[in-house]
Amino acid sequence: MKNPVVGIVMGSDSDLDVMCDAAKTLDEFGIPYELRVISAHRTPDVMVDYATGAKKRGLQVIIAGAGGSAHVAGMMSAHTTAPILAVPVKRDNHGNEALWSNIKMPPGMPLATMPENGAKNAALFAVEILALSDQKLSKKYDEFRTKQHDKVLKADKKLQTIGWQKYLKKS
Ligand code: RP5
Repeated sequence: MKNPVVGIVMGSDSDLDVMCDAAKTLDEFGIPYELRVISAHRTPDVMVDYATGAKKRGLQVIIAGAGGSAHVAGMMSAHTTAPILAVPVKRDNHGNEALWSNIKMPPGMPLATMPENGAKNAALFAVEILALSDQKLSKKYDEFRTKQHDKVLKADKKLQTIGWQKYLKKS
């Protein structure tokens, strides 16, 4: 994509099925991004270069996902002052180690950690950051939130009208 403003980074291509939710969401908002596989452990040199050059290349936010010992988000935040949104990747055979790795940053090193596999929320958080200086995007985001709000109202109205038994059968 031309002139990306968001970098989506994942520790392994095996994280792509989770991290593609961030790409899908940014697509919906028309935000240019780049998607990279960069490992804190297997390609630490690339990770450092990527993080140190991120702002100069126009990236305003970085979304970084990894599982297991999940160091890529925290270590990139050590090499850039661009905001980093961490996505702990969790598999069925994992504990919560990626989440703990991301939230246990030391004071002075902020890292915005999303829920496990929360790549969609990471993208929405990126939208919120970018919308602070982009009125058109801000309007689009408000519309998205209104749509969500109305969907809940509609669901509640239906539940009140037909009762839970029919609701379960129909939905
Ligand atoms: C982490 O280890 C990656 O982010 C991935 O979630 C996990 C497994 O990586 P692979 O062995 O599938 O490359 O570093």
